[in-house]
Amino acid sequence: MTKATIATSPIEGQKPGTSGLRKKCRVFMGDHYLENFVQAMFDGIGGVAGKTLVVGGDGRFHNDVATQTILAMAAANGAARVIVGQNALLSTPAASHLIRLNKTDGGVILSASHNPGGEDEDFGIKFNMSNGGPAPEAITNAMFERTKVIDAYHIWQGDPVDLSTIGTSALGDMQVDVVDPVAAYVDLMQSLFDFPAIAKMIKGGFRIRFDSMCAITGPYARAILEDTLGAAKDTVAHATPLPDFGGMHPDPNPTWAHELMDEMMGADAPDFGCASDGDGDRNMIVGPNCYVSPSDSLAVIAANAHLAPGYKDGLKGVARSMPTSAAVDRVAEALGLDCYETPTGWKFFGNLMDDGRVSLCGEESFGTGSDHVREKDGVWAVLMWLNIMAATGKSVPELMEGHWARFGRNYYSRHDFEAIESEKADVLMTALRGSLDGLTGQNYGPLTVEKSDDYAYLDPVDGSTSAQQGVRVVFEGGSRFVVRLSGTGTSGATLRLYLEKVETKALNLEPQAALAEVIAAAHSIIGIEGFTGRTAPDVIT
Ligand code: VG1
Ligand code: CO
Repeated sequence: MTKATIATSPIEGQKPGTSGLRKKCRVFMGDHYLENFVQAMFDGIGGVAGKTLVVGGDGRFHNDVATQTILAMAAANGAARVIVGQNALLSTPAASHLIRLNKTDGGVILSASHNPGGEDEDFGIKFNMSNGGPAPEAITNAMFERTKVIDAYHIWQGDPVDLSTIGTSALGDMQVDVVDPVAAYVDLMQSLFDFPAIAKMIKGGFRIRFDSMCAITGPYARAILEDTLGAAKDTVAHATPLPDFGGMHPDPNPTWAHELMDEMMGADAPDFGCASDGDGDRNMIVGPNCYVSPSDSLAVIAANAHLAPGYKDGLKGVARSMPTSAAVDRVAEALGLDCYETPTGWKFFGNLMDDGRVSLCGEESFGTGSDHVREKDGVWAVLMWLNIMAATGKSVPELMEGHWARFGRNYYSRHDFEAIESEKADVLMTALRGSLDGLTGQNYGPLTVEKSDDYAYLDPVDGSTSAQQGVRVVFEGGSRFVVRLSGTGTSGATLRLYLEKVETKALNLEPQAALAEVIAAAHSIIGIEGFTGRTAPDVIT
């Protein structure tokens, strides 16, 4: 084993987006690419000498090889200790928990989340800070700046570390602890939720289907639902993490989790259906014939979280990303809770949680979580729903109907237009921003524009600002749409159009029908067809 310093030249980097750096796997596999970025990451946090890091990923293609590279580089950069999941596996929330539990200096998570995996698909890497949450913009900017000037990286050259056996070993002077990726996480869930009540409900015949989509949550969901709570042995579907996710697109929405949707909409549907994404931080909740939109799920959890032992004293406050519907705001108002609005991406919630302002956060993109970690958490959301159902004895449709009757309903949908030429998407956004001044008072069908802006955020905790976080157009009466470009795609641009309409009377309409006027107004204001040639979205959630 020798420690080497390898001369290299700057990589064609990219500003790490909402959740780290995502690119095609083959880019990461290219000569020195991953090494350069990892060195830039380490440099960007001020070096790793003497530090302890958590390392693991969602098991996608290249996860194992990349983990070995990171270990060898951490050792050569002087890290004291690395805690790594057995077989290099860790879900994103479990990694966040291990960072916090062991009071480490941070961690490296390997995942492209909900993007497909495989040699020809996506790979990703991100750094989480000592609070367990994604690195803030100041740090990711520093990493990006380093990628432009990097000229050398440090690495141990020698045999790979055995990651298949739990235990402690060494790599140079660095201690390597291979840990069970699931155990500590199960303990955490057990401390938050009423496992006996959920187990009793399951024993009484309550049936669950959890679709892990051949991604990371299989081992977690099995350990908790089947081995601990007594659910049937085939409760978790697609439970083995595979390098290519078995060809599935592990994005838990009605389009990609269509097997689960078919089952839940079918004649013999289980009582509860759920799915999670590649790295286990997202969730979708479905009842028999009843899809729960993520914005509604957040609102239902806000209204009922006190039923779970870990939240019995009530919530400190709640937060949602700006494009997420205001359903949770209504709950917050009724319960007298502070409610914060932040830009898209979990990192903005971290400051609010660290400052004790909020304990529940959520995004419309199938992300929900609390201050138990500093990431969204798919399995957590599932257990929260099960706890609420066990405590109330109500089904998913009953909970939804009761919720809307009490708080009103925010009809909501997101339309994604994928793989648009980046240039065309940029021209569209520039034109839209330029048109905002003249919009107020204009009529679109029955809707009149009340106000519009390009959302900017001032972090109330650290005073940092984030501009251009999405154009929003609000109509009189409270309907609105939001437009922004995705920061997590790897080919072309994805335009996201978020649509919302508030309704207190007609509570059981089909969402696309309820939103028809907002959809029409959005298309005529944005001119999506004119700029991109697209008339219909690729994915509707
Ligand atoms: C998307 C979602 C956003 C989420 C992000 C990371 O970002 O819209 O809400 O925080 O993915 O989620 P974008 O920029 O593509 O809209 V995950 O599960 O991919 O870490
Ligand atoms: Co994810």
